[in-house]
Amino acid sequence: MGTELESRLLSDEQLQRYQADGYLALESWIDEAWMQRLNTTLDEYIEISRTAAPDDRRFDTEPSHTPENPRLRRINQPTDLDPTFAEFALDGPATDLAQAILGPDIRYHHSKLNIKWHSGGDEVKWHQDIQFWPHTDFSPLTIGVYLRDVDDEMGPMGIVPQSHKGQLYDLADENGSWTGSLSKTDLETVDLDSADYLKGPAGSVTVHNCCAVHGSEPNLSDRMRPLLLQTYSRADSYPLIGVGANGATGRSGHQIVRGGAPTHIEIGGRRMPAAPDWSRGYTSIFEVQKNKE
Ligand SMILES: O=C(O)CCC(=O)C(=O)O
Repeated sequence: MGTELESRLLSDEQLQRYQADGYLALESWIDEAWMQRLNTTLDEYIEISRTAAPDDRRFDTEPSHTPENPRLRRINQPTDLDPTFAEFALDGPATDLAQAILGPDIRYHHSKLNIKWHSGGDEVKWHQDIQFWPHTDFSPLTIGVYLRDVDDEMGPMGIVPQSHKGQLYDLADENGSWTGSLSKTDLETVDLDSADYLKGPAGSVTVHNCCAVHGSEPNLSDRMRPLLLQTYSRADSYPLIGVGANGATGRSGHQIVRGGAPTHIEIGGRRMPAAPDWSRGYTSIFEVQKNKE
């Protein structure tokens, strides 16, 4: 995509706000045609989940989930599951938006659809994302799309402005065991009163940087709160494979979705050429050096 379209997607003021606050809210940003496709696909997977085996890794269900009364918490890696979700994340509006913020060359990381079922769908405790899947920089961001109208009662995503510039917390309890959320002591250092709860009509979009402190309350309403989330980084930001969820991001993970792979990388302040991507098959140094002088 050229710079002309990128600059039409977001204003300078929006881009500056993202950099300053670590997040953006874009009301009713996804068009009706996409919303219909995404919601039809969501409905199909809710139907499939009714009779899915408890160990079916496509779905994360609440303990009380039954065929008659489905209670889905999350659809895992929707981009790998279905062509509609794949198009949306890998070459659709979410890709366009990621590119508008991160620049021409971007890498896709993973996706999930947090459904937060009605009448008590789980809270998400305050956390930062980057500790779950560390990268070589802090460019990763997550783009969320509310598939239904969302109000305060439904557990909208809350983000603490400017927290992306602050401390990176341990996400561990007082004994050092991983909890995936800030400890009580750490929470005292965060200005939770300033949290901005992002809501709006279906099609509203959230964008948050991987270092922003965020979380959401349980859904106490009688309506579900599906939030389709997809994560991207700059192409020259590399996931640290083997740390956290980086090795488990699904088969679409880690591909460059816009622009090209970098020819050079910088590590520890030193620049060096990056070899081509041989992940689809490497032979040997003999083969690679053959006839190359
Ligand atoms: O669904 C939400 O409200 C927040 C999701 C989130 O932060 C996550 O899944 O990492």
